[in-house]
Formats: sequence, structure tokens, C-alpha cells
Amino acid sequence: MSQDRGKPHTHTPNMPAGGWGSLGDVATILLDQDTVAKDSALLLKQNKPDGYACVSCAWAKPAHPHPFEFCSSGAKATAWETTSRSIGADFFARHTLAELAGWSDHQLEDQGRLTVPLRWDPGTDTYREIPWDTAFAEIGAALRGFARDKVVFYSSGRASLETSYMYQLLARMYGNNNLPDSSNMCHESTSVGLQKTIGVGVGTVGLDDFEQTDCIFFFGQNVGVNSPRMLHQLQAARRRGVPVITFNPLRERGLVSFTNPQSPLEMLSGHETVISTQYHQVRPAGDSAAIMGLCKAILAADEQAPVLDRAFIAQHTHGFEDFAAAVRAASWDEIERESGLARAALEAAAEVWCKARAVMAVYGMGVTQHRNGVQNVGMIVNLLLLGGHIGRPGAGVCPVRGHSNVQGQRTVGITEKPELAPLDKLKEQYGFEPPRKPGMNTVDACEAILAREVQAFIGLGGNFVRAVPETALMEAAWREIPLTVQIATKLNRNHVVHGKASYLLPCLGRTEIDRQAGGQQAVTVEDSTACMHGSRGMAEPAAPTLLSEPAIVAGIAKAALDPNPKLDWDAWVADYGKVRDAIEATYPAIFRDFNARMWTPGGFRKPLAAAERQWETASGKAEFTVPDSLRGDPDLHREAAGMRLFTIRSDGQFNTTIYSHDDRFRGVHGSRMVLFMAPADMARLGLGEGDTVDLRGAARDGVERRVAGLRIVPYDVPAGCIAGYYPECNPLIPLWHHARESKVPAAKAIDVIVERAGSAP
Ligand SMILES: Nc1nc2c(c(=O)[nH]1)N[C@H]1C(S)=C(S)[C@@H](COP(=O)(O)OP(=O)(O)OC[C@H]3O[C@@H](n4cnc5c(=O)[nH]c(N)nc54)[C@H](O)[C@@H]3O)O[C@H]1N2
Ligand SMILES: Nc1nc2c(c(=O)[nH]1)N[C@H]1C(S)=C(S)[C@@H](COP(=O)(O)OP(=O)(O)OC[C@H]3O[C@@H](n4cnc5c(=O)[nH]c(N)nc54)[C@H](O)[C@@H]3O)O[C@H]1N2
Ligand SMILES: [Mo]
Repeated sequence: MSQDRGKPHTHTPNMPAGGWGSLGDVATILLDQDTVAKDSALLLKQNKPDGYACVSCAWAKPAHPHPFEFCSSGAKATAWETTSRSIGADFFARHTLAELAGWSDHQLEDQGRLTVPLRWDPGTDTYREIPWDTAFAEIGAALRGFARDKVVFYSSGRASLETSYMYQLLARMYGNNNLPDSSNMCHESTSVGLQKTIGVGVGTVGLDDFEQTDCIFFFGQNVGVNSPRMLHQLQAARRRGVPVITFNPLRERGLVSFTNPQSPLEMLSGHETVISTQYHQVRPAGDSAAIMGLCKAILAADEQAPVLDRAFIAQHTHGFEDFAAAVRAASWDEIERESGLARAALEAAAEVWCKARAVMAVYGMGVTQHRNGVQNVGMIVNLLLLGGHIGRPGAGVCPVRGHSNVQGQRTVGITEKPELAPLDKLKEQYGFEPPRKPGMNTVDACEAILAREVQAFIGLGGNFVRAVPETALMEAAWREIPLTVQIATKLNRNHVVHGKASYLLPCLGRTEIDRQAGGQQAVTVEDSTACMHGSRGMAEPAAPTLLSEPAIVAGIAKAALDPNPKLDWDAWVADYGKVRDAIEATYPAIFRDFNARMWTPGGFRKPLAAAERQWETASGKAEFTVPDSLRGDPDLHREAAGMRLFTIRSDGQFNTTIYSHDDRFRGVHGSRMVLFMAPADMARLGLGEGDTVDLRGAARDGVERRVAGLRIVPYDVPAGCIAGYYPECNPLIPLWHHARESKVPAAKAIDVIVERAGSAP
């Protein structure tokens, strides 16, 4: 696969996040994708109460939005979806899949929107157009012939609440709980860790908490790129003098400072807001140790003058004494070694905590994508519980979700864990016997695919084979799946790497007008702060042949399932309001008056017991948890030259969607085949800037893992650690290298050997 445009050029990025760079960037992509000509007013409706919810990240949408409530990342995502470019049957007639397999991720998606339903033709190795009815009939007939528990229903986190609810019903009526989703690679460590410790699987913080907090701890989340609209809240907090203490191995521009592109004054004056008041370059996988150090310093301070919230601990928590004993037993030597941070630095951070009345902890993939991802989440909760910082205005835990409706999908039943779905309620509502056997999550599904056990894979969005670990083995096994069906907006690698029978079904995007028998339809999504929002598409669809996601799910369901007198799929497709009524009937406490409340400015919030200091845990209290080990990664297989690789995103991508080969914030242009390395390591290994190396997986499990042709970029990362891009580095991640309790692939600490280019055996 050619994944880039040759040698990268680098420069020192000197502008803050936001600022002129981000405006220029937006203009470039709007023009490049011919979006301006098509619908220039569209962006003004982004994240507005009467508009559409951004298709990029899941950050909260305020009740009183800025005139331009979008960021450069969101504008790019919109431009990418509303592009004037499109591909139909003629494109696929001209290109065999063997040829397309050689194209880069960027090239594939850059062709534009998919427009017609397609079936792979083995004789010519091309996708051929077929009528929608034929596609549904053939897929349905095939599904009826498979073992019910051998079919996988994957979803990426973009589909609406309505589509997601219909999709989980399809899977359960078909006969399994095989509903892996992108959060299995993302915040599943949060769902497991927060559920266990505070009794809700999601964050407790709302937008108004940012106005009341007086201290923010920020772990492993790259706000300037991945949730830039949050910079508004951070900037406002910083103006009030709120300290932001950041833990991140890499010095991220967007975490250092910010210029608000929506403030003409700031843009003209070049005024920057410093975001992080302390920046701690923790070693990848060192967060549990770092937080242990914070807690140790806090307990020590408490012996001098009380800083713990003893009343809260006594009334609301369980397990404090055990945790305190573990903190006292932990040695500073071990804490310093595993976190890579000096005791004095951790004590300085703890001092800020001790002075704060309301502490908030924000975190992302740097915390969850580790062997100890769930333990890391537990340690963040420990840090907050010590001071009673949950269920107090301005305080709480804030996991920053990824896909724009990934949290919502979970809320309406997309889960492989039967105990998390209201199965009895579904049984009563639809008169069928829901399967009770646990389904497959993402890693389970990969294992079953490698074992050649999966008979069909349905993908509701996403780019599964490119997003998961173990690329080489997965791609080979993928080609042996009897049936693969992908519902998608744009062409990607997982459409080119396909099963023995393969269908590609093009759908409307969320920005587009959705016309059904009952008139124009709107959908709903849940944001990172558990608020539900209505979203109405405003752009003309990319092609008249597209179907909406609800219509495609219904089409498959009607063909694969026997009719059910209690469920009229066509009526649901004609009027999504009826799906919302059904969601309300299944989840009355969350979705009361759903159709009436969906347009509430700022959204309506899901009830969160923990935010009210009610703890739906085993003990009925918030749980302190004792970490098993401060060793960040118990299964590293070290060799002499082994280094710890962590995979990161650039501002030129949304996950596997590569908008460009540039990384504006890190100053790299023209290539993603790069490795960010500390100058000390470059000297030790005799490498210069621009030298080419290969990475080889260090695990000794009989599998050869390699990514060749990576150029060295000197960067401010801790010695012994290197950063490379996701998904280019995914071939290096062993499938078994995942978070212990949540099975999130441990993409932020991968043991690798750096080799001179071309030294492959
Ligand atoms: N523009 C854009 N927006 C996006 C996405 C995108 O690809 N592009 N993806 C969306 C999705 S699905 C998600 S999940 C989110 C992801 O958003 P983030 O959670 O920000 O994910 P990453 O960029 O993968 O990594 C975050 C940071 O973790 C740091 N890090 C790595 N290892 C460690 C560690 O061990 N400890 C600590 N403390 N930090 C570490 C990295 O240096 C990086 O800055 O963004 C969403 N938004
Ligand atoms: N090494 C490493 N691996 C990782 C990560 C990492 O940090 N490092 N991050 C992980 C994370 S957090 C995540 S969430 C996963 C992401 O995994 P996925 O969610 O599976 O992947 P995406 O790249 O978001 O999917 C992009 C595709 O979705 C389709 N699409 C876009 N919009 C729509 C739509 O509206 N409807 C439909 N039906 N399809 C649409 C397009 O065809 C596009 O090509 O990757 C994970 N993999
Ligand atoms: Mo994600």
C-alpha cells in the first residue's frame, strides 16, 4: 500500500492551537472538496439547536452556541461528507479490487461519496451495481442460512440513536448479542472502570461544571485536535485563573496554548491563552504510577493539615483504608521509575489539588488504551474521591468520547453484554425471546474471525479491519469470511479487503436531508456529557439513490427475519418519531417525552445517579480500588533495543479517514510514515532526522509484525518511547495485547524493536 507522498518535510510548529492556522486549514478543505460551492451556509447550522449535530467528535453542544459553533476538525468532517465528488458503477468498473488494494487510505476516501449499492463480482474482481431490493433479498437469504451465533453486527459510533436501536433489535431478533462497536477500542475501559467504581459507565461532568471548577487534571487527551470545541470551556476556565495540570508523554501544541479563531480581537492581536499550567511528560502506561504519586503526596500533605474530604469518604465511599495502605506502601522509587516523573513534579501537581475546592479530571485514549486501562480509570476515580470531587458543582470525571454518538449507541442497547441490555423489556415489547448468551466484543470478534468461525460480518459504518490490531493476520482471515456487508458513506480499506461474498451499501450522512414517506426526518445523538440532541440534515443528498441508515437496517431486517406483528419496520422508516416512541417505551426513565424534548437547546440530560451522589455499585458506595501493579504494562517482552511505541492521531485525520498527509500541530507535512523520537534516543541509536527505519514487533509469539519505511522526526517525547500514527502502525499490535478487563486494544504502549530500513530477514 502506498500510504504517503514520499519524504516528509518538517518545521517547528510555532502557532498555537486554533488561530490562523486552523482557519486556513478549513478554507483549504472546503475548497478542495468543492463544499463551498455546494452549500456554504451549512456550517452555520452545525451544532445549533435547530441544526445538525457535528459528525466529528462527541463534545457537548451548548444551549447558547457561538455564532460559529464548529472547529477546524468539525468543519473538515462536514466538508469531507458534503463533498461534491462521488463515485458510481463506472468508477468500480474501471478499477479491480486488487488494484484498489494498492491505494492509500486517503486516496480511497478522497474519491468521494459512494452512490449506488454494489456487489463484488469474483469473475472480474470488481464491485457491480445491483438494485437495492436484490441486495436486501440476497443478504437476507444468506443470513437465514448461517448459524445464529456466528454472525457479527459491528457498529462505528456515528449512527444515530434511532438507527442504533433498530440495529440492536435486528441482531437480537436474529439471535445473538454479537454487537461489538468502536467503543470496544476506545472508552470501554471507561464503561467498565466507572461502572465498577461509581456505578455509572459515563462521565459525571456537564458543561456548567467548567464554569465552576477551580482545578482541571488532564490525562492523555489531545483536545486541540480531537475535541477542539472544548477549548472554549478551557479557555474560559483559564481566564478565571483555573490551573490545568496535564499528563501526556508528548508535548501537544493544542494542550500548550490556544488562540480563539472566533474572536477577531485575539486573531488580530495574536493573543494566546496558555492552556496547561503544568505539563508532565509521563511515560506511556505510566499514569497509574503517576496518580499513585499524586495520592501519596496528598496523603502526606493531609498529615500536616487536613486536605482530604473525610466526611465524604466516610459517608459515600468504600475501601479507603485498603487504598490508603497501598498508597503508603508504594515506594517513590517505583513511582518515579514507572511514571518517568520526578517526585518533586508530582508533589507540585498534588499541591494544586490540595488547594482546590472543585477538581475535574478529563481524560482520553492515553488512559484507556492500555493493558491497565481499567485500572487507570480506577486511579483517576481514587484521586477524585479523596477530595469528594464527584457530585459537587465544578468537580467530576470527564472521559472525552470519540465518535459523535458512540456514547448514545450504548444507551440504546448496542452492547455485547446481555446484562446491560433491557432484555426482559424487549421481550415484552416485541414478543420474542432475546438471546441471553454473551456476545462478541471487538477483540472476541477478531479472534473468531482468525479462527475462521465467523460466517458473516455486517458493518454499520467504520473501517473495522483497518482500525483493529494485528492487521496482517486480520486481512488474510477477512477474505475467508463467507459474507461481508458494509454500510458506508465513503470507500475504505475494509471495502477493498472483503469476504467471499461482499456487498457495499451506500447511505445518507447526518448532514443530509432525509426524506421519507412521512416527510423530512430528524435523528438524535448523545454527547460526551450525556445530553441528547436532535439533528436535522440540511444538505442535498450526494445522490438520489442513497438510502438512510434506518432504511438499510430495516431492509436487511425484513429480509433476514420472519415478520413480527409487533414491529412494523416500514412504519418506523416512514417516521423516525415512531422509533423514538419505541425507545422511550424501552427506556422510560431516560427518554421521557423524547419527541418533545429532543430539540431542547443544549440537549436533555440522561439521569446520572453518581452525579447526585447515589452509587449504583455492589457496595452501594463509591469504590476506592487498589491497583494490581504500578508496572504500566505487565506483558512487555523486552529486548536490548526495545522501545515503547504509542500510536497517535493528527489533525489531518478522523480515525482511519485520512484528510491529508499533514500534521499541522506537529509540523510534519507530506507523509504519515514517520516516527517521533527523542533526540537522546536518536543519538543513542545513531539516527539522524529523516533517516528511515523499520519497526518490528518485540513480542515473541511466533507472529512476525513489521512496519517498514518510517522516517525519524526529532520530538519532545520521553527517552525510550516513540510515537507513530494510527492506523499505519496497527500491524505492530498483537491482538492479545489489550486491556485486561475491557479488552480495549493497548494501542498506547506497544513493544517494538527499531531496525535500520531494509534489514528485514
Ligand atoms: N480531528 C479528530 N477528532 C477526533 C478523532 C480523530 O481521529 N480526529 N477521533 C475521535 C475518536 S473516535 C476518539 S476516541 C477521540 C480520541 O481523542 P484522544 O483521546 O485525544 O486520542 P489520541 O489522539 O489517540 O491520544 C490522546 C493523547 O494521549 C497521549 N498519550 C499516549 N499515551 C499516553 C499515556 O500512556 N498516558 C497519557 N497520559 N497520555 C498518553 C498522546 O500523546 C495523545 O496526545 O477523538 C475523536 N475526535
Ligand atoms: N493503533 C490504534 N488503533 C486504534 C485507535 C488508536 O488510537 N490507535 N483508536 C481506536 C478508536 S478510539 C476507534 S473509535 C476506532 C475507530 O474505528 P471505526 O469507527 O471502525 O473507524 P472510522 O475510521 O471511524 O470509520 C470510517 C468510515 O466510516 C464510514 N462512515 C463515515 N460516516 C458514516 C456514516 O454516517 N454512516 C455510515 N454507515 N458510515 C459512515 C466511512 O465509510 C469511513 O470510511 O479505531 C481504533 N483503533
Ligand atoms: Mo474512539
